[in-house]
Amino acid sequence: MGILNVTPDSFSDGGVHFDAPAAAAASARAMIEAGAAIVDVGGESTRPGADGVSLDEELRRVVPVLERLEGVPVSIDTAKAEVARRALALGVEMVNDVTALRRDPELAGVVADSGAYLCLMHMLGEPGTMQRNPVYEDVAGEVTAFLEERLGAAVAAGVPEERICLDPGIGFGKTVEHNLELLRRLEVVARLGRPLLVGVSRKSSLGRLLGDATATRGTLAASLGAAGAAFAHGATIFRVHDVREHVEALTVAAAVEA
Ligand code: HH2
Repeated sequence: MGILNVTPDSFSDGGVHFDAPAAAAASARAMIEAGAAIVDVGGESTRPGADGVSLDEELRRVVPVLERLEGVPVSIDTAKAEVARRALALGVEMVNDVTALRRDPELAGVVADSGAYLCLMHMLGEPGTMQRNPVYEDVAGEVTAFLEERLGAAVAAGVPEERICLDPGIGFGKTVEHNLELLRRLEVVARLGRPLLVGVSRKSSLGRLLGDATATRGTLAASLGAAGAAFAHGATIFRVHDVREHVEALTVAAAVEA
């Protein structure tokens, strides 16, 4: 899954595709060329400390890009039912909701009615405050219990279970240690029986692990190492900025396992 943030403030690619829908669409097509199965288009940054954006502004950012992506497999990274509705009408195949259907009560119905795929992600707290001292007794167990509950809620709302993938939410209300333990114990989450999506690409934990306590992003090499480890522990969908490099690294990792 290639990442296309149409935002001024995303933590690693903010501004690159903002207010330039033709260039953004070209980048999305280039990601598919490079081997991505799907491109995740997002108009609201969820980096730690980010402010939310209004419905109008989110639509203004993503719709011109989606209109230029006919025939390209796209996922919409949104928590808003109206953004999802518009995106699905434009042919989007998947809704990626970092709030796991908790923020907008209408989103579950929109996804259910459309027959789209859905990603449910774990987050402790809200982007504005989530990195202020997150505490767990058993991070893998608690994330799994949360995802199990949200999976049940989505199915109860009419989204077929076969259409849902789950994401432990690396960096969403988690310390570096929490993120590492989650990746190390991904098998616990995998027991829920759904495909696991992991987004660790360029995340600040990677920079911190390499000794920069104030890092806001990680390097490509660190991202590839993390993706390989996530793959070894059961992840099957990788949300990444650098598609070609991840396709190459994961093709080799998969060949070793085969
Ligand atoms: N991470 C980000 C955004 N959306 N969705 C899923 N399912 N999993 C993730 O780990 C995830 C996500 C944050 O990364 P990015 O989009 O690069 O930055 P920003 O939120 O600042 O736009």
